[in-house]
Amino acid sequence: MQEGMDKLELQLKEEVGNVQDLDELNNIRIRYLGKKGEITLLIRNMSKLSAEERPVFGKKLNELKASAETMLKLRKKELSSKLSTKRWEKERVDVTLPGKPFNLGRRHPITLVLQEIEDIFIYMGFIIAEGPEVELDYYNFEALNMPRHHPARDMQDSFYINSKMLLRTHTSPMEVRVMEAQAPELPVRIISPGKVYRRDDDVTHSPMFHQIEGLAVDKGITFADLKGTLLFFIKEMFGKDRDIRLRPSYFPFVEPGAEVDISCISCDGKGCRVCGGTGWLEILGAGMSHPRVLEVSGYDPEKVTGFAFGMGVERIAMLKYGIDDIRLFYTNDLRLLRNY
Ligand code: FA5
Repeated sequence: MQEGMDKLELQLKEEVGNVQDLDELNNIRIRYLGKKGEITLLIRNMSKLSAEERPVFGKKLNELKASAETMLKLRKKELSSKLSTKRWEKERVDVTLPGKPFNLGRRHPITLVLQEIEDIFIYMGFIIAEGPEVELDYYNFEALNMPRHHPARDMQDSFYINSKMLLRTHTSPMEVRVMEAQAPELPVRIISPGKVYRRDDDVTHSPMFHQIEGLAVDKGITFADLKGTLLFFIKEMFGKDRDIRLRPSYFPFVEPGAEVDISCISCDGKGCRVCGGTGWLEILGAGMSHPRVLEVSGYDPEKVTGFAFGMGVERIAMLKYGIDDIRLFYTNDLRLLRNY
C-alpha cells in the first residue's frame, strides 16, 4: 500500500506540474480528491485494514491528502496569475499612443443665418411661431386671397398631397393661423421660420428652401413701420452701409405690395456682375396686410392694420457668404460646410 501511495503522489505531482489551464487543474482535483477520486477511495477502504495497520496508514493517507491539496492550491495560484498577466498584456492600453481625432460637428450655414435673422427680430420684440410643412390648400392659398383658379397660384408651382393638401409653398399661411388662434383685439408681432417647397430647380432656386415670414398687426401700423423694421434688419444683418429700395409688386395677400432690394454687397450699389449692373439685389417680398386676409383671420380691418414680409433664407445666406449656387448648401460637401 505504501508503494501505491508513493506512486500516486508522484503521478499527481507530474500531472499538476504539466497542466496549463484552470479547468484541467480542476479535473485533476476531481480525479484524485473528488467523491470517487483515487485518494478518497483509499481513505474509504481503510476500514478493510487490520486494527494495527489502520493508524499507520491513516496518518500517511492524511498526509498524502494534505500534500495533494497544497499542490493543487499552489498550482491554481500560479496559473491564475499567469493567465491574468497574459490577459493584461493583450488588453492593456498604451497611454503613450497618439489619441484618435474627435470630430466636432458644426452648424449648417443655413441654420447659422436662420438663427442670426431670428435674433435680430427677437431683439425688436417679435416672437417665433412655427407651423406645419404639410399645409391645407385653404391656408396656403384660399385664405391668402388666392381662391382656386386664381392666376397668382401659378407663381408658386406646388407639390400636392391630395386636392386639399400640399407641401406649403411659402410661410405666409402662418399669418392666418396665428391671427385665427388669438383674440382679435390682441396685437401680433411674429416671425415664422421654416421649410417650404416649390417645383423649382436651378442655381438660385431649390425645390426645398427656407423662408421667414414676419407679421405685425395693431392699431395704426403703417407702411413706414414696415420700411423702418426692414431697414433696421438689413443694417444689422449686412452692415450699416447697406440701403434698401422698395419696388411696387403684386402679392394677393397684401395691398400695397413691394419687392425689397438691398444695395449690392459686392459693388456697394455701383453696378456689377453680381447685381446684373443694377446696383440692387432682391431679397424679400412685403406689403400691408390685405383687408380680406385680416377679415378671414378674425380681425377687423376697420380697427387694425398690419404689415407682412417673407424672405428667402438661402438667398440671404448666399449674399452673406458669397455663394453663387444654392445647390451647394445641400450637397453635404465638408470643404464648403467647414468654413462657417
Ligand atoms: C413669397 O413667398 C411671399 N409669401 C412673400 C411675402 C410675404 C410677400 C408676405 C408679401 C407679404 P416669393 O415667391 O417672392 O414671395 O418668395 C420670397 C423669397 O423666397 C424670394 O425673394 C426668394 O428669396 C425666396 N425664394 C423663392 N423661391 C425660391 C426657391 N425655389 N429657392 C430658394 N429661394 C426661393
